[in-house]
Amino acid sequence: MDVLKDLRDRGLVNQMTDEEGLQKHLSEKQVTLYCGFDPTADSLHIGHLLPVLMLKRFQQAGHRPIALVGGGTGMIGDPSGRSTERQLNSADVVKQYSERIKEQLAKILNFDEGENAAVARNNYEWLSEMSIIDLLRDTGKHFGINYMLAKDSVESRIENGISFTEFSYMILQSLDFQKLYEKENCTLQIGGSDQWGNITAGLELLRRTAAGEKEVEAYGLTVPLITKADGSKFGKTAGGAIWLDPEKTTPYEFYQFWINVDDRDVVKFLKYFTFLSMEEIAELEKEVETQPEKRVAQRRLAEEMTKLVHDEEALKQAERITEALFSGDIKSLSGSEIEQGFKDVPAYTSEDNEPQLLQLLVDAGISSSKRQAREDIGNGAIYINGERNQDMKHTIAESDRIEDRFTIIRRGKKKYFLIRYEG
Ligand code: 629
Repeated sequence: MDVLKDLRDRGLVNQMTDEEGLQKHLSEKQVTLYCGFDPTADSLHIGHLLPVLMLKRFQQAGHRPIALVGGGTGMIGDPSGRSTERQLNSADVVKQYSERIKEQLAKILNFDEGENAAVARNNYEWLSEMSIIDLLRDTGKHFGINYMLAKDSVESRIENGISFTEFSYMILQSLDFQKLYEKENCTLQIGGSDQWGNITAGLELLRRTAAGEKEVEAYGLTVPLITKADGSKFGKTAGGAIWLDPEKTTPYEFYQFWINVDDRDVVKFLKYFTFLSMEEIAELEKEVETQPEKRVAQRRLAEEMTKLVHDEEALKQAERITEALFSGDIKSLSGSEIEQGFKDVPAYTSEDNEPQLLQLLVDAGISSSKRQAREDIGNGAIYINGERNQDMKHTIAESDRIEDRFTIIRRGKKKYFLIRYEG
């Protein structure tokens, strides 16, 4: 399998050092490659997904991926792609984040099977043991200040200011490449386009320190920055980032994110993010052209991604919630499905387990006044768990509470409210 061809067909290659050499290198032997992830939050988000899946693509082609958690570099802060200095986290927090991120990487990459099982490493292991004298004497000498100043990540920050801490970051990432090259025979580093400067700095260090050795054979490759047809930033919604952690972004929200992808972007995203063949994607492309209203391609994308990042069960739940919200059949949902599906709707906690519907509409802010509430009920605008209720004297009963915990009230076509009970 020609993995580079597949990557090129999918539009996944932004920049490469020595394309011909890399092509040959990959066809000749099993290559060990790596990508780094700094623990700057307690979860990865979909902005990280492309390089993670890229590692998986290389793995499927028989190569050996190393997922590097930046427990050391995460203590310093990469200036790449940022216009301001980072706020540093405490050592404890970085350590905690590192654990979480390693677990997430393990879920997507195969860490323990076969001869090309993915490997996890944490650069805290070696960076925390470096001596300052060795660093400045052995490594620092290979980094000219002019070379460092010319890197985008630094150059773009000169005006706003950059600390020596962040300025030095590229040296640490370069040391990682050197370490993995020497200890693991790692000869390829990949990353997003913002990582090009750090990756090429590492290659430079390898070349300068490999004196005596024959030609150093090592490469760098970056994936493109993801753009959207409407010009807005990929991976951000009104509610913030799309996280891989189901506690931060529920599988339903995650599924919805992909379902809502623009027709103009969906084919590109299928190529970028899924493992569907180019033929299958071409079929889906036809669907987008001939019957876009069916959103077949978006549904397939959402299915593939939810299975990949979460699991089959999470996908089923997301589909059930989507279907129930569409048909209004709220009663078919479980408590946990209700929690996921109605995470973002206005919620109200009732002290009384059996409130009067009329009063509840006012107290929960569903209707603006008692008069309005009467009118709403009378008009048939009020639905309890998907069923219209026109009884002015209705009292919420056990049968109106899902798992005895929730009632979903709808006013009009699609204004949903979540009622919880204190009692
Ligand atoms: C030590 C640390 C290394 C190699 C890499 C690193 C991390 C790197 C970085 N990467 C971003 C991150 O951690 O900051 N210096 O959030 C992020 N990356 C994935 C992609 C990226 C990049 O994890 O490379 O471009 C996002 O798509 O921003 O020895």
